[in-house]
Amino acid sequence: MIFLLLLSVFLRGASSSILSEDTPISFSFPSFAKDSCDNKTLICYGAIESSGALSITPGPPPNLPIRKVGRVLYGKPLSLQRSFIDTTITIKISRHQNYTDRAGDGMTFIFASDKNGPSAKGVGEYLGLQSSPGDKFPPLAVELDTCLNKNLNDPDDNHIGIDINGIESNPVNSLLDVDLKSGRAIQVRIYYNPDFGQLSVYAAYSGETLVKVVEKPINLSDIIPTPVYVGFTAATGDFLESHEVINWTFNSFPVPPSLKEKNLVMPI
Ligand SMILES: [Ca+2]
Repeated sequence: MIFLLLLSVFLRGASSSILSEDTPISFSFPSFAKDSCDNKTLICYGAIESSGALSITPGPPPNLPIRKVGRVLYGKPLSLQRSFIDTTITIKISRHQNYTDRAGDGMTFIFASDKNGPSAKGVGEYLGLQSSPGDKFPPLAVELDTCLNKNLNDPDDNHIGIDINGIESNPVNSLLDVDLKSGRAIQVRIYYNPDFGQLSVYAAYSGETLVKVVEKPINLSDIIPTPVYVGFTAATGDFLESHEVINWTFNSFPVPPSLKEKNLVMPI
């Protein structure tokens, strides 16, 4: 019953656009139409390939230049500080056919405080995170890191971490059953529960059961601003790979105050 009530609240506000307070938001890209950048559905510092995938850095193979940054954001600013957030992406990261032993650097899902493009400082191990101008890091990002950088305390070249106002992750965990740069479709789910103050990230090869990789207790209202932009960044360095987003769904809705007081929330 509670779930139906929450679903009703969610659907009533699903068409909301620019927000001054948290209201339900829902959008989905089963694939990415060529005109999504031109019609401002997306803010693109990347490209949409003829296959319908979002190519954050130039690609797919064999066209993979080194030392590139890319960023694509959802076109509307959002208000998310007191909302449940449930977003799922399917990605594909592919090595260059001539450099199969050297790949990098990875991609992120970001909560950005502005819609600016990526800074040139974001190449390589900085994953395209900094914005231009000013080279400022976003307040929150989930990184999918494919290159070992010991200077940034990376555990290996295949891990997921949560980054707050910087590039070093805390927490960070290695992926045991998924190879991020395998060239296979990988599903990543990011879920935030404001009632428990918990951000969780799940991953699995597409079609397989999602497994929780990292989780962090946070109060989102202390970390992200309103409005905030959501989307993706990626970077190559001296090593290279392609970073594609195949599809993306995003849902959020605020906790109704009366239900929050009674600790009645939607189950994951
Ligand atoms: Ca790295």
